[in-house]
Amino acid sequence: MFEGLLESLESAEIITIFRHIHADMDALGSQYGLKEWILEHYPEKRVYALGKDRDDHLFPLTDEVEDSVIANSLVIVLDCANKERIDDQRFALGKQILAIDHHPFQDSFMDQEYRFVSYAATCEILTEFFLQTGKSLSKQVATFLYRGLLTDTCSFKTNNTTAHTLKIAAALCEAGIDLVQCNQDVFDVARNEFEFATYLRSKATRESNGLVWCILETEEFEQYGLTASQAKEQVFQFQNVQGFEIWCVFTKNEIGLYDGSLRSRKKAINQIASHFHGGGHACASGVKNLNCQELEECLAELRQLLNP
Ligand SMILES: [Mn+2]
Repeated sequence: MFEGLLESLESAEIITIFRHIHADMDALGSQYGLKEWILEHYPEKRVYALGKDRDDHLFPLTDEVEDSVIANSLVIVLDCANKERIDDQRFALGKQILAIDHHPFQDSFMDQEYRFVSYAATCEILTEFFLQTGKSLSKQVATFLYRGLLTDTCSFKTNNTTAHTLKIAAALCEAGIDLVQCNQDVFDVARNEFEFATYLRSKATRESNGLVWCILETEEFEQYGLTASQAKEQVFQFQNVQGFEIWCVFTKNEIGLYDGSLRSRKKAINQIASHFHGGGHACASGVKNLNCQELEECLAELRQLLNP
């Protein structure tokens, strides 16, 4: 299943590793897991992890390289199926481009791909590859990979979690990772987020039909040190609550209109989102640039969906 992958790594002197924009811990865990693993077993190689810097403290800082280094490297793109979303478009300079990913195929930007869509995380794929090589798996590499597994399965709770995922998790545990620490690293929230969640939960309107919504002015999220998009992400505070069917958070944007994150337990809401300059997945959509009247209309359509 990994034909040619080890040979490609072994024959490259320089390897540059890319991931998607807005990196999550599967992107970062696979990127730094792969970088560390290569350096542990092939210390003479030059390996670089690229992409914008982030302010988390869980992974090393991004490497900086000249274009010529990428042009002479084996490029590996992780956890990303479309080329627009690759963080640092210089990936295209590479002389050979490999993709390792668990998303459904979208773009043909690579020369060779290792795509496993039934896997919950790119970290799950890489762990299996590392195990198959028969080479050792260090605690550091396993820790990076386990964070990705935890994130993309939401602690092994989502429906992409399989027996295979759990076997891979077990192999990472055997490498000596600190399970409790990994969970804290991934899921601990900052104090300001916690305080904001309290505010959000207390302000949200809960309708008896199962619609829950909250409209936030700029100062309401800025006083907690959050951006509009960080505030909208907190829409997950309303998931898994009995009786909540559709829940939304709207935040005021720079041009004085409202953007919203919409979530639904069962009913598809992307059709409604598309009426309001938005769209998305059936049960997870967004809307953009609504004025006050459109906001009311959007809520009315969601109500109608719940009470036809
Ligand atoms: Mn992923």
